[in-house]
Amino acid sequence: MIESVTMENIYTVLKSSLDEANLGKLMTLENEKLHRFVAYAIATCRPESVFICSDAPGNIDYIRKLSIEQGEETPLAIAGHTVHFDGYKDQARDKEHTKYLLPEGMDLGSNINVIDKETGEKEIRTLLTNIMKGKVMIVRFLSLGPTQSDFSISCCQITDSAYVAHSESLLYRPGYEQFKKIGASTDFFRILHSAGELDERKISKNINKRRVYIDLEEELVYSVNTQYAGNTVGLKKLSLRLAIRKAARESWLAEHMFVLGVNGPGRRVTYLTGAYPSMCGKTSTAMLPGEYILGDDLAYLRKRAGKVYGANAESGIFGIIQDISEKGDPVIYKALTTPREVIFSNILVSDGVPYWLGDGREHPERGINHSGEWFEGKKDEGGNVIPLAHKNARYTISQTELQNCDPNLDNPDGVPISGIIYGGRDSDISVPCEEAFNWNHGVITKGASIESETTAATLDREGVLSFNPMSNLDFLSMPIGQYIKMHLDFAKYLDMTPVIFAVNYFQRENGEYLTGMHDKHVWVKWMELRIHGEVDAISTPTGLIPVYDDLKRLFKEVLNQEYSRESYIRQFRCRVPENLAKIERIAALYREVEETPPVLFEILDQQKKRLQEARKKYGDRISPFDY
Ligand code: SPV
Ligand code: MN
Repeated sequence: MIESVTMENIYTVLKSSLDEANLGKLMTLENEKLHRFVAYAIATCRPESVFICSDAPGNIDYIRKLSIEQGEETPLAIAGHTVHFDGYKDQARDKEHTKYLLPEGMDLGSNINVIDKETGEKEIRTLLTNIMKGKVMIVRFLSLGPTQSDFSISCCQITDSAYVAHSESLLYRPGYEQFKKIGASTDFFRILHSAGELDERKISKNINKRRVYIDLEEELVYSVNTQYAGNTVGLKKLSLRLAIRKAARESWLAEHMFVLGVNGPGRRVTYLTGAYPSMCGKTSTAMLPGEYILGDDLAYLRKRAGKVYGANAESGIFGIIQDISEKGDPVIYKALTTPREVIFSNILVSDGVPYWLGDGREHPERGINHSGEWFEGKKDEGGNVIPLAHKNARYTISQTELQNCDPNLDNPDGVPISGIIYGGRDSDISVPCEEAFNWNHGVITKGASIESETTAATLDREGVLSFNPMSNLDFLSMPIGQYIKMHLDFAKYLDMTPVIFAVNYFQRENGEYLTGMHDKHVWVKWMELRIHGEVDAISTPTGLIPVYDDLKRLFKEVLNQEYSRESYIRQFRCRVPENLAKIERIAALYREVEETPPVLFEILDQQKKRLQEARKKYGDRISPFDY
């Protein structure tokens, strides 16, 4: 659709819609594809005015103030803190209305939400027509990954939400200078967003017309009638979908992973990435006290001279605020309760103070939240009691605000990646931590086999296992089988292959957790030593597990706790029937999808045989001391 804007039209539109200063900022970037995109957005959305953000401090400040002036954010009592509310029914990613525009000849497999390209484009063009009437259109230039590096992806986001543009100041690296350098290159992502018509609370009114449509060929995303950042901040999950395909073309990986720097003996720092579905402990692992956080959500992995290097696609955190308390998470709690730039979303505000679920404080009985004026016991249209804050309430903060932010955050070379952790959630299948035998075994039995049990917080039915390969299921932009193959192939021509681990922090017996909240720190320290060959491991049918004496020592060193042989046996024994059932479930899923690499079934089959043989020898439950 954008191609339909003719050359003459581009410049007529731009000259008649931008004032001199803004036109100057745009024209400094000599890029026809960019000019065409901006002209198309103006001609279609018809904003009142256009603001081109050059990243100069005054420009960044203008966006921050505009968001407050327009009522999208409200200042709180502490300096730099603001609150933004999304609509009552606009509190999460809209999976149903997020679709790929499917051109003829493209096949994304059966599990991916698509709409015929022509139909989708027509629908979105109708929705976008005049949608910015009376509003300021903001044009931003940003970089995914550190700027001026192999990792960089230049992005142009257009939005009529100053909240979205402001969030991007905290979450991404500025990219105006990078756009100057790329010149006329056509290699950049484009995102066009409008919150649509707003009500008196400045909330998207036409939620029933919420659409997120993704054009993979054009590396272009449209998002309309929504405000929730996961649907609107185009550099987050929308760009992840584009990046997964770009990575496939260029032989690297774009992943839903944190990047953690773990301190080892002798001032050594070892970097691991981690992919976990939500509610599986991803953030608390990324933020382990005393270690370094390089990223909490999106990582790019590239090969260089036989090694893997990783970078954080982002430079800020859009984090879940529920359960952050002074006692449990002192570092982040401090950051959220002292003066600095923080955007709170969908929390409760009373007298300028933000409150959220699980903050460990006494709560006021009234205030303002995502439902408007709130009081204890308030019910929604469906008769459901509205909690004081939404479960998915969030904070947005620049990562450099955290005490333990890794100094290599913006290093253009990235950091060497020595390990990859896949996290799941089950009560009685997987051990708390284990190492894969090799890359392929790890990719298949750990990454491609992630399952997470639904919790009371996420679904009505508790304990249902949901499958989520590499924790990237929601964002796949290619058939699953192809995506798995891309991971298998990634290890080709590597001299140093990252070690793959799996973790499960949620084993339970009679309703009680078998591991403690802080035990993950021990598992991570054990992985660090394994990577450097400094501790042994025990070979089991499903992978390599820690030796008791090493854990006993680490529990003492890391947590100053005793660790009993009984705990070790209960946690690390192999549960044979449960593991066999899991293999059946996973294999059945992959038999249903297109293009599954045959080696996946071979590796699952080998694991099945190891389990069956071990069962003959030792029974259904195998203590680590049995082998
Ligand atoms: C997630 O849901 O995995 C997030 C938040 O990180 S969102 O931006 O909504 O994707
Ligand atoms: Mn995420």
